Amino acid sequence: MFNTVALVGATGAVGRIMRQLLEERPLPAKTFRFLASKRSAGGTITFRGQDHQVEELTKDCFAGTDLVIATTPDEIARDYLPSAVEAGATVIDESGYWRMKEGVALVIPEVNPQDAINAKGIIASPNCSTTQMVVALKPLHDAAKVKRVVVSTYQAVSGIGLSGTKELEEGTHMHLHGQPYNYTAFKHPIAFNCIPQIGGEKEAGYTSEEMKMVYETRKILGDESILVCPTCVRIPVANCHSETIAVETERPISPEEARGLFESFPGIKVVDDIGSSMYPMPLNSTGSDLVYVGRIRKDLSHPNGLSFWCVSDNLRKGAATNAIQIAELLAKHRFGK
Ligand code: 11C
Repeated sequence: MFNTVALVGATGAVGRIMRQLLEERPLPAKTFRFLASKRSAGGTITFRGQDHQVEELTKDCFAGTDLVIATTPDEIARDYLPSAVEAGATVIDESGYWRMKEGVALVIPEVNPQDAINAKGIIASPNCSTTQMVVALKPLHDAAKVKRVVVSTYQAVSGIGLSGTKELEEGTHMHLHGQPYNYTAFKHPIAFNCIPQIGGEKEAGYTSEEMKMVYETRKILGDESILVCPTCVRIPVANCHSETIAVETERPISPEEARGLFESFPGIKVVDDIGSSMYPMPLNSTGSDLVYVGRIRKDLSHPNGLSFWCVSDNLRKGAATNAIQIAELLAKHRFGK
C-alpha cells in the first residue's frame, strides 16, 4: 500500500469530492495528509473517522510522501509540484499546467492506462470537457479510427469552482427580482444567458478551453492526425457539462454499432430513447462517475458521420474521479490492489 498520500487543494470544490471519493473507495494507504494554501491551512478535516489538520502547502512539505494528488490553479501546480517529484513522490495533477509538457503522461484510466503505469514523475488528468468526449470517442476510434470531430459544449458554472456556483445562484435571484448584479466570476452575467467564451483567447480565434480539447484529445488517444473543431459555451447550469459531438470515422459506423460499442465500454452508460424523451441531462447525471451518451444518430451531412450527445459530472469524472481512478490504477499495478 502507499505509505503516505497527500491531497493538495483539499478544501476546494474538487478537493472536497476527492475526499468524499477517498472515503467511499478504499485506496490502500497508511496515512493521508491534507494540504492547502496558507489561507485555508490550519482548519480541521474529518476523514475516515479521524480529524486531520489542514497543512500549509510549501515547497518542502513533501518529504516522506509517496503519492500526491493535486487540484490547484495552474500557477500553484507549476511552482510546487516539481518539489514533490524531487522528494520522490508520484504526482497526479488535475491542473492544466503540466498536461501538454513533454514527458508528462496525460491519462484517462479507461482510455490509456499504460501511460500512467509507464510515467515518471507527474501524471496529468485532462480538462473536464476533454475527458468526457475522449471516453466516448475511444470505442469509436478503436473500431473505425476517428478522423474528425466537431464538438460544441454546454458547460456548467461549477467548472470554475465554488465562485461560479455562487454567481449563478445570486445572479438568478437578482435577475428574478429585476436587480442588476455585479458579476465577477464570468465576463458577462451568467443567469438567463449563454457565454460563448471559456478561457482566454488562445489562437486562430479559439479559446484556451477549446484548444485544450484539440491538443489533449490527440495526446490521450496517441493520434496527432485527429482533427477537432470545438466551440465551448458556458451555460446557466449548476453542474455537469453537456456536449454535442459529430464524428467522422474512416469507415461508417451505424447508430446500432455505435450503441453496442458505447455499451461495452467501461465508464459509459447509454441513455437513448427519443420516443420516450430519454436522454442524458445534467440534472440526472450529477453525482455520477459515468459518462452518459444519448441521441445517437447518423450525421446526415456525411456518409461516415455519427452524431451524439454526451453528459458527465465535470467535478467527478471530469476532475476528482479521474484523478482518484489514476491513483487506484497505480495501486493495483504496484501492490496488486
Ligand atoms: C471549465 N473546463 O469548465 C473548465 C475547468 O483545465 O482543468 C477546468 C479547467 C482545466 O471552466
